[in-house]
Amino acid sequence: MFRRAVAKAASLTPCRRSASTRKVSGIWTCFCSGLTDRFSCPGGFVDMNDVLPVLYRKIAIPAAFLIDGPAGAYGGDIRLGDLTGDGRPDFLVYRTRHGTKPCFLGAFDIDGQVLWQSGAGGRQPVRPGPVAIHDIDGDGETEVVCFRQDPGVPSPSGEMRDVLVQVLDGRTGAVRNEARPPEIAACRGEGSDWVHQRILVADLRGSGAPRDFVVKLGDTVVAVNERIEVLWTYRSPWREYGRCPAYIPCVGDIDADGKDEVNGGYFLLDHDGTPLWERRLGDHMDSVAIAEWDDGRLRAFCSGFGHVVDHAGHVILKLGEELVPHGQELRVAHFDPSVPGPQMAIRYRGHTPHVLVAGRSGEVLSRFTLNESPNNTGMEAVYWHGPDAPALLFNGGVLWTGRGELYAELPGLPEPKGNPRQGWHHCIPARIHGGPGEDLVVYNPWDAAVYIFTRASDANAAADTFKAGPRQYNARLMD
Ligand SMILES: [Ca+2]
Ligand SMILES: [Ca+2]
Ligand SMILES: [Ca+2]
Repeated sequence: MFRRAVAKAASLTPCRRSASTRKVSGIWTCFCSGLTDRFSCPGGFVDMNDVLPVLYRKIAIPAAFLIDGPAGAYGGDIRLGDLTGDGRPDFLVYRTRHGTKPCFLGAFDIDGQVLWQSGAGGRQPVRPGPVAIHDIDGDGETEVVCFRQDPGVPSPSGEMRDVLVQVLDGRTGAVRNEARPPEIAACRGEGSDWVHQRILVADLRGSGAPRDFVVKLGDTVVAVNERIEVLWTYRSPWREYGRCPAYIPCVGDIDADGKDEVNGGYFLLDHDGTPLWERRLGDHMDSVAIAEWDDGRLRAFCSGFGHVVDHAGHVILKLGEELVPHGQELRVAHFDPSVPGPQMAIRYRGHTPHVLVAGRSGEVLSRFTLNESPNNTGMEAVYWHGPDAPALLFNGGVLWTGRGELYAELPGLPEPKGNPRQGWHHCIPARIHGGPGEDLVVYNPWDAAVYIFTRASDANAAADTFKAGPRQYNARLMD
């Protein structure tokens, strides 16, 4: 049935009725009454055939980087960045021991050529893990910042005694610096709250560029600088499943002093680790964001019961438990062209395809059901038509409009395979072509290829110089 719906979307014709358009937030937007041609027409009228997705490139992960698994040979989790500094995107595939501790990294370029590899073996990371690609010391050369399992040190999976923090040369994989900070070695945990160990690149010291990172390890947030020196730690008092802070915090300069804060859903930490507020806002605080909301002011978004909170802890907006019983994923963007942005899209009933889009006064603009995808996570806002046009929603290899209309299925993606916990199409939006819109880097960690999708009209355009931003080096991937 889903395939039939996609065929209908692919046959859409462009809207050319000028009477049905008006300018919203500085862009022309199309509002035809017909269900199938209400898609936004940024910058005037476009032929839908030009803006539907095409497969730009399928990049086979180098065979030397694959390992056999129950669903066939696979690579593992993927990161995107310009490792070589030539303005072209490169990729890093990695696997782990104990589910979370990286032990193998393999770098390859957009042509699928091997750049370097480090370590060996490993298995599928339980969740996207502690590996980031970024110029962490600001010298213009890209590094890989990662944890690394030390096989010489015995340690159970829920402890960190065997974990080194490493900074690797992006071009060669050579270790530039490594350390075993005692604050990290002392962390321990278990279950869902433990396995989401994500390195979030941040500017905590006002360096003018992000040269620090934070990582949440169970109940502890650890802040580290470019020299792998711990800046501070924060320990939250909440540990119970469904009643604990977000598994993956987020960073952003919410008070506009040039230094990033950390939003954990039940706390907002100043750049020096001091809590600006701590409050158990609502159950199932699975997803957080720091983004512009009312009159361009930055707010903390906390998915549990649908909260928007300011830097001092004042609740700007609460959708409530009835509307958002289990706020699994939350993304903030201008989704709905019929009203000024931004809005929040919330996967509001846990691991299900049910999504609502709410506006700035808390009004529910639309509710819809996304395509089923294993695990029902991995929803992402995509600026497919450019940063100033209404965003689309990616979910499981399908693009949706912010009003819940099917936009297109990404062509040429294989069916999901592997353990359903990780075996689905992950998405990193990134500008790779010359057009204004974001392209889509898509991968299944249980498969052996990376896919890049672009708009049909951009497929033959010259590639733009690729420069990773926070949507790439801090890619959300899932909540
Ligand atoms: Ca490159
Ligand atoms: Ca560097
Ligand atoms: Ca700040």
